[in-house]
Amino acid sequence: MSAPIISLESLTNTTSSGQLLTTAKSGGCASSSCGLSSRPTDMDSATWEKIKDHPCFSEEAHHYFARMHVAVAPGCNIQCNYCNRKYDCANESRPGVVSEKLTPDQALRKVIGVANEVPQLSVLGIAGPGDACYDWKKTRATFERVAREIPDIKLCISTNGLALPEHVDELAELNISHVTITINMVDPAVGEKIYPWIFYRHRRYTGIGAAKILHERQMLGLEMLSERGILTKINSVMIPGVNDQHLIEVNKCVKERGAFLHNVMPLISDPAHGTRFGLTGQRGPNALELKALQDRLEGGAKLMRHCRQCRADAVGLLGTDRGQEFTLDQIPLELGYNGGKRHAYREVVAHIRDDHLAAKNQAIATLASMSVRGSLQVAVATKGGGRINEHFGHAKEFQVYEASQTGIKFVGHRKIEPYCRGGWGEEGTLGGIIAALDGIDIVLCAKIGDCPKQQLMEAGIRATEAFGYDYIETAISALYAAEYGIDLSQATA
Ligand code: CLF
Ligand code: SF4
Repeated sequence: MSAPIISLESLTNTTSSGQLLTTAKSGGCASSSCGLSSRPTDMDSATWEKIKDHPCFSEEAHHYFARMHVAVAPGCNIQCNYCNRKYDCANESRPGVVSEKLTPDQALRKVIGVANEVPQLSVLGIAGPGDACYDWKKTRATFERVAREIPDIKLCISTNGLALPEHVDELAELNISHVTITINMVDPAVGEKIYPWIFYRHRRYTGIGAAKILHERQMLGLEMLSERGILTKINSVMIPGVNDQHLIEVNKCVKERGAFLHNVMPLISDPAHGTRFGLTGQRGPNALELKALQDRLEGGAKLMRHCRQCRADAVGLLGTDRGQEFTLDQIPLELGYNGGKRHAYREVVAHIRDDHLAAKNQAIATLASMSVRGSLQVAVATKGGGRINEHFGHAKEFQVYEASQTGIKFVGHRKIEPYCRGGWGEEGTLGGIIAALDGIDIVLCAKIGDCPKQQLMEAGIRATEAFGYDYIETAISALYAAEYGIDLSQATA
């Protein structure tokens, strides 16, 4: 596949919307596939309309679209053993962590500031830092203000579910189209090990009674959302030895109640975070354990595997948080919304997505036509747009794909410390990167130096820049064919 005719990087760095449109129109479409719908064949068009630009609800959309969170809801009505909202670190990326709490008016100013500058922005989410349904007045006021100013932004909310049932009708009335409920158990005996207490109807509950109430409210809230056609995603924190095996039952229960997606995330646990699990030495799963559980869940509720466990004030494409560029002190006090960049970007992306889909389908057809049984684990350095367009040394994460005759599947990501600091490779970080790439056969990137390439090779991991700027799937299918000694012209004949 040739280099991109329209570079998304040039679009997202271009400052004037006029320039963006000119780029789009003069670039034209890169293939004759222009106009194809990128809707998956197993999805109805109404559902596709809801998710096609939501980076969390569609893996494909996360290559193109960004979310932002506004931290307007600090209050919480339960305690999870993996949460400590007092801890704040700008470099820390995990739910509940935030640098700046906002009022609804400040949140509106911030959303406008981001929408004017980040053309990929498609979703506004409220994910704490406490619980958005418990701290409801501020959540509601924020959504109302933003929807008035930017009517085409999708509204999304994340909740522990305890206060959810009493707000479902208002969620529907406010046109909040996507809701996430964190459900870590459907058995209160398991819940008791995760939640020391809840605060419900002016009373504090502890022990198994607390977990039982929480479970009942979560199930009721999910059923009410499904009845109203609001798309739901279930987040579950995988806690080895506590609920890892139990999540199979959770997946079954939420599927029966209409959940659209199930997102199993690894527990993040460190004594420095001051959480109960961190202090008691409860470990999180490693990447291979997480993948093994996700693989066991295939066939149940559809899985989300591209979650980045965002901060409550995250901004940007998943995996590239730009929150520090948009702190309140950097946003003018008086600010009007200008949708020029967002609209121009959407117009261009519609064409690019069609081209990407055609390339992806071609790659999958190529794999299907091969009569080999092997599989490959491929780690990709990307800045978005579905292309291999990041240098090895700049990557903060690798996206991991599994290739087999049945297709090319996104199976997760591996976070790393970037190898390059100030233009030089850091030998000290390479060991960590190699450890993070456990189980990976090949790394694909836009550029890599001889030194890290050699050291990766010594650790049994090959790395190549030979497919730089290609579509990810196109490169992987060519790689797979080369790996198994297949002549592609024969395979696709
Ligand atoms: Fe935010 Fe969550 Fe909405 Fe996305 S995040 S409220 S659904 S807009 Fe997304 Fe972040 Fe994972 Fe959440 S990657 S933590 S799943
Ligand atoms: Fe923390 Fe969220 Fe749990 Fe509340 S529901 S304790 S904010 S993780």
